[in-house]
Amino acid sequence: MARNPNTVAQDAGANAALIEIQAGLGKPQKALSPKWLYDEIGSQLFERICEQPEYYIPATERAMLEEHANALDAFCGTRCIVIEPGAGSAEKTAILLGALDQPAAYVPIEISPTALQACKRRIAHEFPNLAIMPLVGDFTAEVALPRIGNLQWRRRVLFLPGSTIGNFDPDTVRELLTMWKRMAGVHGGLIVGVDLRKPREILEAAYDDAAGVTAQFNLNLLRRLNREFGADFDLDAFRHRAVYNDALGRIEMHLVSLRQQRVHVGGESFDFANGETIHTENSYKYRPGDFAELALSAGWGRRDLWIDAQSRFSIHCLDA
Ligand code: AVJ
Repeated sequence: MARNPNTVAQDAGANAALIEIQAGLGKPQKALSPKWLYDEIGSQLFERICEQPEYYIPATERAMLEEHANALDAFCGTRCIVIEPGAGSAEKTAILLGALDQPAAYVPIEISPTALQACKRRIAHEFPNLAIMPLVGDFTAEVALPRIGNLQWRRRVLFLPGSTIGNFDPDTVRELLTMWKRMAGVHGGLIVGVDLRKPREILEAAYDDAAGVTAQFNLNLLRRLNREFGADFDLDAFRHRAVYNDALGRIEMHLVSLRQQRVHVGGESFDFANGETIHTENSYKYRPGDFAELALSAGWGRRDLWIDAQSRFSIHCLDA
């Protein structure tokens, strides 16, 4: 039977995913990429994390963007193109676009086509006169920007809110910043939200909220592996753990095995000792100067640095 080339591509993609997952579970410290956390249920759970009182990032950043609306406008200038890798629901983008006098276009880049469509609809509804050019792509991908036709524009500004870059280790962040500088081009700009180091209790509570939403978010990864990769994880035999690694300046999320057990994933078996963990996510926290230095080492020049009154979160505005 002739096979649809899309199906073949999907099968190859699923197979590559399975191989990656098996390799992660085969490591001495079992680890899975945080990207697996964001299936449809995971994305919905993340939206709910953003509403938890302990998870201070969204509310803090939103208030900061509103407070610095004039400075954002001055930084972007008239007729800038706002590019947002990993646009998601683009909730903060609406604040940025609302602050701008006359943006030329908005280019959301998003791995999930459904999220990208929702993002486009949302921004189109709020900004009916704005040109929107959605692109399907990974957060870490260097995408070719679409032809802008006869649209007049002056500056490209990349927008990376939410401390999304916190998922990557600093060396990878440097590489990403270098790539984003190429994407922004000459006279380009970057607005990046970066979470700050703070006392362990605040951080650990932010990643282990009292309502248990972050725990559900983390455990959903196992549910996903069961559903999509025929794994047989017992969800009651694992527990969510968030721990601040002070030496590395990062929150680590783990799934802790509550007993000795054997799990099967796509025909391979993996043994867990009681207390052994799967490392599922890192969230790096920076000192303001350390992040500025990292950006500098990737070729960016510093323009503005904002920190909220409680020193929880920072926004760096950088020139290419
Ligand atoms: C989406 C990567 C910014 O690290 O704060 C939140 C993900 N995980 N709670 C973060 C997350 C658990 C979040 N980022």
